Formats: sequence, structure tokens, C-alpha cells
Amino acid sequence: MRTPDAIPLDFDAVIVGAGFAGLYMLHRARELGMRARVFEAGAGIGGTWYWNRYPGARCDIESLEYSYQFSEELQQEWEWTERYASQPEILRYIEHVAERFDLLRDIQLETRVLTAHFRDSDNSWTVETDHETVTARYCIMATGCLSSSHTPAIEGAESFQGKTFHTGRWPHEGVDFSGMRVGVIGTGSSGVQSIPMIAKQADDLTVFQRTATYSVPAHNGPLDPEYQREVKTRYAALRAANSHTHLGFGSEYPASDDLSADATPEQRETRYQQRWQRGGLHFMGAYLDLMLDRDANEIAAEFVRAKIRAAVKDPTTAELLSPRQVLGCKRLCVDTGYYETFNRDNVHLVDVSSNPIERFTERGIVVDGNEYELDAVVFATGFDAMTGALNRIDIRGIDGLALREKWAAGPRTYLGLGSKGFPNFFIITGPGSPSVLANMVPAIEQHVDWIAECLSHMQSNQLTRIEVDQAAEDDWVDQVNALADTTLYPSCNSWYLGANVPGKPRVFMPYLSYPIYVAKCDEVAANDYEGFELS
Ligand code: FAD
Ligand code: N01
Repeated sequence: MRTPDAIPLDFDAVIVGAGFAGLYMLHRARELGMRARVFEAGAGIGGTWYWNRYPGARCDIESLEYSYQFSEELQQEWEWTERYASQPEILRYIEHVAERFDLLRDIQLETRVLTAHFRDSDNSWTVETDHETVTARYCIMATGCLSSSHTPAIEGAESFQGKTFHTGRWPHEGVDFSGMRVGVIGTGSSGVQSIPMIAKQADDLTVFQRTATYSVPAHNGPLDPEYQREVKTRYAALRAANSHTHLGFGSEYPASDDLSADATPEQRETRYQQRWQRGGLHFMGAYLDLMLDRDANEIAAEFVRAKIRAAVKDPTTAELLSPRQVLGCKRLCVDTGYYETFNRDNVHLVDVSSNPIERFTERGIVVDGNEYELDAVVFATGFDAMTGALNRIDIRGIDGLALREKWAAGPRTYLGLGSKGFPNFFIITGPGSPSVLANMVPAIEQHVDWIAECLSHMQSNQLTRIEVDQAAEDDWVDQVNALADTTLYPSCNSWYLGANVPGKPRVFMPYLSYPIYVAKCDEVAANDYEGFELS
């Protein structure tokens, strides 16, 4: 009889997800000579950029920086057309990468991973999909931080006779809202991007707002070919400079080290105006202490509120659109004509902060006893972020330990890369890594490169098992929390804290500071994978 040890494994690595992370992981695994298979639930590759096809969807980190850097030829040859690339262009780019590096033959689409169980006897994973069961030495989760869409449970939703959509699961054929009365629930980044577009098409648009949002103009437009050419003469240097910035992007227009408190009101006003004119997330780089000092933050917040008052004609609407929470505590939005959209006669704002949406009826939505009749409702209600996609899979480690049980009070990882009790298991941009508080493409590449180097080290040393150390994990979780507690991030109900999903534990999930994190990962690797047990 064959012992489990003698059973050949189907793959060296199973990779779950075919977005930016899964594709690059596959490429690196192939370079190591590994047999790898990617399972992707969608019918196409691209992850975020496959699913989020809502009108107005685009990146908020500039295209030249929100892209892969692992191949110099790729980054030289690919031409971006806009400062912030649209969803179709980013998807075309990802498809080009897959073709260029011949990735598709190892990607299995329309295949959802349901369970992943570790087998102690031979240090392998048994991965069950909705089609088959396979075994592999390593199980690598490239399941995405923002891939598990969240639709709030609202009474009567099933009785609504109109159409419903979620921004994160947009129909491929697009949606024509012409002639319709449309409701949008949610004013985060997806709402901010889609609302101006839907307003132009729909007969009538009602926006149901629970929390007003801060948004900075994108000033998007065609990318100057001369600028693109010039950047490409020093692309590697730009990427290197970005890797030393707090968020992994923006070295062209660096964040300031100045403190708001040291500046005069006139100096602050000038600086905020300059950053507002420049547009985009650079606004948060105006002063070093914006996320550290409430007074500093409030001055910047008031600057944005003044912009809202200037943009929106009706003072009552302007007041309702003016956020009160800490600026940047929820992800800052980047828009094209968002606030101005509320000047349109066909757009109405309904405040659901103190009077939540009561219920759906057959005809529409009821708030505070008033029924809003609608032909279509768009849920721009976001995601069960960072842990959602992982917790939807039945992941079991040593002795059947379930990851979702281990994480019941919040995710626990070492470096966001692995979790104690789950050997040979890696997460790309997992909770506890900078992930969503960094430019995600370089953050993904950094994680994939680290994992690939680690796998290479294991190959060269004939090792078959790597597992997180308990003490290292405990210490890391403490560090992630302690760092967050020195900032204003935990002060509001953001998805960074899981606060958007009822019942989810309130734990700050990303690690703040990309360069410190990268240095720590490098140090861990240089010290023989300190904090991991290899055997
Ligand atoms: P994803 O692209 O989310 O891919 C994960 C894939 O895993 C998905 O295709 C999913 O179907 C698949 N999957 C999950 N579970 C399973 C399973 N059980 N079985 C099989 N397959 C599974 N970040 C930035 O840094 N800058 C931006 O400008 C930016 N813009 C964004 C705009 C939008 C609309 C959204 C939603 C996010 C944005 N992000 C941005 C974050 C974005 O998610 C990342 O930048 C990046 O695309 C994530 O890539 P990924 O491969 O890690 O995950
Ligand atoms: O989701 P969100 P998102 N009743 O969670 C509201 C990235 N991204 O899809 O704030 C009424 O931010 C909710 O209200 P509140 C980016 O990282 C980037 O917009 O919880 N309202 C909120 O207004 C982003 O941060 C881009 O009070 C309800 C909204 O729904 C992340 O993805 C574009 C509600 C959800 O906002 C998520 O963005 C898109 C209810 N019951 C996404 N439930 C770029 O621009 C929820 N809401 C690059």
C-alpha cells in the first residue's frame, strides 16, 4: 500500500485568483521551474479590473505608476493613454501581460476554490474546487483585498421589481440607464466615480448617502506622450524612488515632511491649493501630520469643505455633502465632477445617516417613511475587505484548524504573508501588510518576489515545509495595531477596520508604511527567514 508520502502531488503550487497578484505569482513560479495552476472564479482574468466595469471605473494612482515593473521591456513598450487609466484599458493591459508571458495555459477560469486543507503527513495542500480536487505543496492566495463584494441586507430587497446592480459585479454588456429613475446606495470611491456618469444618462438619479465623502479632483486627461517618453528614460529610477515613499507612489510630487502646525494659515492655504490643482491622492501629502494630528487634519478637512461649498449651489445640499469624519480616515476619493453633479436638476441627495434605508418595496426604497420610486438600484456598497475572500474558502491547517475560526476576532498573520498553523500557505497582500494602504501593484510585486525568493531558498535547501512562528506572529499583530493607534485611522468606521460589514471584528488590517515594511521583509529573508520555521 502506498503511504501518503509516496503519492505524487498534482502541482508544486496552487494559486487562487488571476488578478495582478495571481498572474505575477504564476510567472515567478514558472521561472522557478514549478508546476503551478491558477484557479480563478471569474470567466476572465484581471480580478478587480475584470469585475468592476461600472461607468467611470478607473485607477486613482497614475497609470505610469499603477502598473508592473518586473519587466523593463513591458514597461517600456506599453503606452498608457490617460493620466488615470480606465477599467477597459487596465484590463487590456493585464490581458496583454498574460499573453506576452504565455500565462493563460496554466490558468483555469470559471473555477472557484471551495476548500483548501493541509495534510500534515506530506506537507501538502488538498484544494477542492467546484470542478475537481487537486494536491499541491504550496497554496498561495491571490484572492484580492477587494474582491468579495458586500451588499447590505435591507428588508424587502427581494420584492423590488426594478433592476439591481453591484459596482463590483457589473454586467459585461454594460447598463443603459437612459429613461430610468436610478438609485445609488453608497458614496465611497465606486459611488464617487459612477454617480457623475449615471447622472448624465439616467432620467433621474437619487443618491442615498450614509457618510459624506472627501474627494479631490482627478484632473484626468490624455497622458502627454512627451511626458510618457521622458518618464520611460528613467523608469527604473522612478520606481526605485517610489519604493521609498510612504505609500509606494508619488515620488514625482513627493509628500512633504513639514508639519501643519509650523505653517501660517496663508502658507497652508497656498499649499492645499497647489495640491488641489495638482489633483489626486497627492493632497494627503501636504503635511506630514495630517493623519497624526486632529487639528492639522481638521484644517485640511475644512479646506475641502470650502471647495464643496464653492462647487455645490444649494447650501443645504452642500452641507449634507460635507464630511465630518477625519479626512483620509476612509480612503480619500478622487473624482471627475462629483460634487458638481449635485447641481443637476435630475440629481437628488437623500441623507440616510440618521434615518437608515428602511426597506425596499416593489417600486423602490423607503427612507423616513418616504418611498422613492426607482427603476434600478446600484449598490456601490463596497467589499468585505481583506479577509472576505479568504474567509469564504474553508481553509484548514494543522489538525483541521479553520482559518476563519482562528481569525474570528480579527486576522492574525506574520507580515501579512502567512499565519501560524497553516504551513506552506502564503497570502499575497494579506492583512498585516501595507496592501490597500500602498500602491497595490508594486506591493503585490514585492510580496510575490519575496515568496518566490523564499520558495527558491526552499528548493535549493531541499526543504518542504515553512510555517510561521507563534511568537513572531503575536509580535507582528501587536506592531500592526500599535502603529495604527499612533494615527487617526482608527477614528472612523472604515473598511480598513472591517466596520462596514455588520458583525466583523473591528481590527485595523493594513500595515502602515510601505518602506519600513519592505525593509522588515528583506531583513527577515536575510536572517534565514527569521520568524518562520523551515524544515
Ligand atoms: P484581485 O484583482 O481582486 O483578484 C483576485 C481574484 O481572485 C479575483 O478575480 C477573484 O475572482 C479571485 N478569487 C477570489 N476568491 C476565489 C476563489 N475562492 N476561487 C477562485 N478565485 C477566487 N489599488 C491601487 O493601488 N490603485 C488603484 O488605483 C486602485 N483602484 C481600484 C479600483 C477599484 C474599482 C477597486 C475595486 C480596487 C482598486 N484598487 C486599487 C485595489 C485593487 O484591488 C488592487 O490594486 C489590485 O487590482 C488587486 O489585485 P489582486 O490580484 O491582488 O486581487
Ligand atoms: O466601497 P466603500 P467602494 N446604507 O466601502 C455605503 C477601492 N476603489 O466600492 O461610509 C447606506 O468605500 C457606505 O457608507 P458608510 C478603494 O480602495 C478604488 O466605494 O459605511 N449606505 C459607503 O458610502 C475603495 O476605498 C477606486 O457609512 C451604505 C459605500 O456604501 C475601495 O475600493 C474606485 C450601506 C461603500 O463605500 C472600496 O470602495 C472604487 C447601507 N446599508 C473602489 N452599506 C478608485 O477610485 C454601505 N453603504 C481607484
